[in-house]
Amino acid sequence: MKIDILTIFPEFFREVFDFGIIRRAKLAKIVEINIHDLRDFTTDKHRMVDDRPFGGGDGMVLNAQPIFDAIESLTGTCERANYPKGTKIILLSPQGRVFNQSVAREFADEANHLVLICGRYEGVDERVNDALVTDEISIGDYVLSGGESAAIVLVDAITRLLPHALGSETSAANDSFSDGLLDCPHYTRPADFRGMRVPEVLLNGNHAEIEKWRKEKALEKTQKIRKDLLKGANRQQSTVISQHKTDN
Ligand code: 9D3
Repeated sequence: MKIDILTIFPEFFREVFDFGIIRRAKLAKIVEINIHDLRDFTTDKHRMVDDRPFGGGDGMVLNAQPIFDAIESLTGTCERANYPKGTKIILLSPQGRVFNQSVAREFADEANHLVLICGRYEGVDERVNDALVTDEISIGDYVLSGGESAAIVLVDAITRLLPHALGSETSAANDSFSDGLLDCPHYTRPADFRGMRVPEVLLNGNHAEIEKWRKEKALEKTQKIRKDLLKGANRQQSTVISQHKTDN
């Protein structure tokens, strides 16, 4: 998977991909991540990346020109119909489809080249959307200062789904959300920390009982704070939940 990030703040990404699973995936050549300064694709002498909105209003709008030139340089074309197979041009914007684990899996499975365009200011010239973008994505209903932090979220969630990105100690299949439930609580030594005891069931070595306890706790937690996950809209595997009786 090749991931190119277009931004006016390349420094923002300086070290963020140099840790943990992403770092290991880079070293193993499972993913290649390149950061591009939109200013490097400007053609005017002042290297302008934005301008005032037609029709008036506050804020600035990212110019189409540097983004078109960057996409042409990265994919060979600036016509959506002509991108090589497996190419997705993703605009991070508050107007996008909301990112979740299913969308992450879709990108990890279907793409081998992602270009992430980080929006800023009041927005991006709509002709970028019209001619270039294959997917417009938001990471949730809150206001960010720009698409940069959203791009980091996508890179993390997608990279760890790529084949062989996770070591044997971790498994994507065991992750929270892969079975549609939140994770159960975890404990490690000491068994008594400042008088707070680890649940007895985890200490007795009965693995069937431990498994049952973990399922119950996961379901309890999900029921309490994320009832929406039990309602099926975000469900990726119906099997686990349908074994439980729930009251919603
Ligand atoms: C005045 C209306 N605002 C849109 C809801 C303006 C606006 C707010 C924030 C325009 C751009 C931004 C910057 N945010 C992003 O570029 C962004 C974002 C976000 O704010 N929330 C969740 N996901 C994303 S992805 C990109």
